[in-house]
Amino acid sequence: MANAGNQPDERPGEGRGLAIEEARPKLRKPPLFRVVLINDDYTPMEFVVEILERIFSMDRPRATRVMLEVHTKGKGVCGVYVHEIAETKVAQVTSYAQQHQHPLLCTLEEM
Ligand code: TYC
Repeated sequence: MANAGNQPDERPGEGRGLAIEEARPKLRKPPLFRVVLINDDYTPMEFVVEILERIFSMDRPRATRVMLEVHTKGKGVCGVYVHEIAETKVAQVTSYAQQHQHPLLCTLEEM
């Protein structure tokens, strides 16, 4: 008999000063997406500011700055999120704009 039952079974790495580390597969950071607002000639400035406050939790001075950047440069970033959150923000902006019959466009850009 190899082990008559009077000796503890040997387990790898135990009892002999060997440090065994668990395999730790590397986790990749998820891709990030910019949520971008596009300028148009019809959506009222005040409505865009309200969207930035409501959906992107900006205070009024910041919302006003971002709205004016979109107005003067053609587009502007509302925020950066993982894909699922970014898509939800775009859907919320689009739905809220449609409910108020404004042609406001909002899209995603992978970073
Ligand atoms: N250009 C619009 C106006 O003059 C205002 C506006 C700003 C519209 C930002 C869309 O994403 C936008 N009323």
